[in-house]
Amino acid sequence: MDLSFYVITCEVPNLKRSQFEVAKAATEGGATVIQYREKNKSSRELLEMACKIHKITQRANIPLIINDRLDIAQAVKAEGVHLGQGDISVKTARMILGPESIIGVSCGNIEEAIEAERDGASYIGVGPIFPTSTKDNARKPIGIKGLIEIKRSVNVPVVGIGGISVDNVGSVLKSGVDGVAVISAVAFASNMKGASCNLSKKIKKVREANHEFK
Ligand code: 3NM
Repeated sequence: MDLSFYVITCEVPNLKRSQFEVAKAATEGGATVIQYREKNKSSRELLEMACKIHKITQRANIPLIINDRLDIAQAVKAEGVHLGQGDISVKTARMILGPESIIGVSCGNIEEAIEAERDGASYIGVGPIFPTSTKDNARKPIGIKGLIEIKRSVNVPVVGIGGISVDNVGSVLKSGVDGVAVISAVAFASNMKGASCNLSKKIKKVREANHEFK
């Protein structure tokens, strides 16, 4: 599982961008994971969109993760789900989806990270690292220092999230995390595919340099 460049989709109505367009551009630009995240649509709309996005990710041979909704993940045979602290527990999700599914959990502190790992999470999303206006009710940013502390406390892969851009992605990856997750750096970019390509190149470059350094 390559979590290095994890793109979360969102609709951008003022730019007339659908979730599908964001997912397509991100995949073409080198995303290694796509998460479909939608908070405001009916189950039927979610299902249709997840199915369309899954066709693209399958063609590119990258996993599709569905935010929150186990039922949608199961219905479209997505590779996994991503759960928040208020969602169904990892234990229950693991019981329902089985050992092969990818189950990610959002964690904002060491206690949540240890619990998610113990309960069977495949990876954890840690954030927000920097201030973000993309998530409603985002918690206080934990910074690179907070990220390093959480990374050290678990063995499961860690993905940093929140306010990550092409300008600060290097500092996030140098902390030793396994990947970075972004929304606005791709979905709000004037050229989504171009922005994804740039991020993808930068991520590869920093990871290669980190590897040589080790
Ligand atoms: N989850 P952007 S921060 C969806 O801290 C999400 O768990 C977060 O968007 C968390 O890349 C966040 O535009 C928003 O900052 C990420």
